[in-house]
Amino acid sequence: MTNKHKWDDSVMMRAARGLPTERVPVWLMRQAGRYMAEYRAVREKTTFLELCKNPTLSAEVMLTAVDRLGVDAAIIFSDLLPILEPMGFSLEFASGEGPVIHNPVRSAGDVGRVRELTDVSPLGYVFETVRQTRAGLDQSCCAGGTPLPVIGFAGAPFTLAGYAIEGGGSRDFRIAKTMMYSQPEHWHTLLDKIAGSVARYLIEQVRAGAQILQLFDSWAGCLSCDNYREYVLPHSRKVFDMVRDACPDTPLIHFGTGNPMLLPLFREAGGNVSGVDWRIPIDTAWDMIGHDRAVQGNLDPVVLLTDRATIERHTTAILQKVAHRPGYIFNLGHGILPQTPVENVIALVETVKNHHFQHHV
Ligand code: 1CP
Repeated sequence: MTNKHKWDDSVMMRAARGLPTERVPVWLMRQAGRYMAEYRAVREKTTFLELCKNPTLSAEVMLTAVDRLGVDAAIIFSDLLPILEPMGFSLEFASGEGPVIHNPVRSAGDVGRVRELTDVSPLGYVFETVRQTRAGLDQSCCAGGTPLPVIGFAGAPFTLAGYAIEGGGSRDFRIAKTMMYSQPEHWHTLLDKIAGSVARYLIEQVRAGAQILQLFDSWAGCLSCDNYREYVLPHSRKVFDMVRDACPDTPLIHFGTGNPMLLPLFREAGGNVSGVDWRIPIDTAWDMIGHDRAVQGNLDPVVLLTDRATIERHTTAILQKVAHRPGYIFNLGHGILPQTPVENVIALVETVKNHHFQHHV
């Protein structure tokens, strides 16, 4: 292992590489967002998509959240869906309704018109957000501390195709799965174009200064194991293979939710760290994934709507199940809910960071 950067000594980088750490690292999906007053103040003045396209504000939103919460990594502030714009989709975040794609893919002709990104420069604002987030973190630890890593991210081919076909979010991905079953050739063409685009987008985030990457397959849990293997795994694997070839030292986190039976297949598709939701005990999940991989997650985001004692109890239960095994990263099983009180998030971070003292002092 080359140890040429200061952030290589951070607890987050070490755990992502499966190395021992003095304590468990913690960061949270959606750690900057609507639950935080500072975020809502920024959002009052701009639309969500404008915010994503403003690197200075995007970096500031994440750096503020990292500072306030005391977490061990900064994911860039952006979204899964802006990559769809240069691929030919018309994207809008309608207020209160989540994302809308006005020209969803419904036919073979639509698939043919989707542009695979061979040039990712239209997403230059995201790379600038990576640069400014990296620079902000370097500044905040200039007193000699270990700088925190920046996590870059993208949507996985299935989850992005789901939005592109449905035209927005969906409970059951009915339209997308109908295309998958009845027009498999068009399905594979679409996911292949998305996979190539996503891989180049992630590689460019590393070039701009990201130390870790996370691929979000948030909605793959609506698939059976056979579906996943046939219709999705080859495309996610293509993303991981392309990124691994270009950035061999960058740990890759593979995140999904909903169907724990998919965990071994997620492992097979690729990544150094597997995300685990709250539907399966973390020790059972780790046995299924294999102890040669790192794991991340497991706390139900709803626990953060309770009180300090309940949060401590559930957090400690997870930490006891991982039993100081190297390669565990504390996180929720999915993103922070907008109704979450900030002080509960701070209580969670403190609980994780103090855990080693309860055992070793
Ligand atoms: O109204 C607002 O201010 C927008 C709310 C919001 C925010 C704060 C959206 C719209 N996206 C985000 C930020 C975001 N999205 C981040 C930033 C960094 C952080 O973690 O703090 C990240 C990593 C994402 C990724 C994302 N976007 C995912 C994957 C994670 C997950 O929760 O599964 C998904 C599925 C999206 C789509 C999306 N974007 C926004 C919404 C409301 C949704 C979900 C819509 C749906 O239910 O389908």
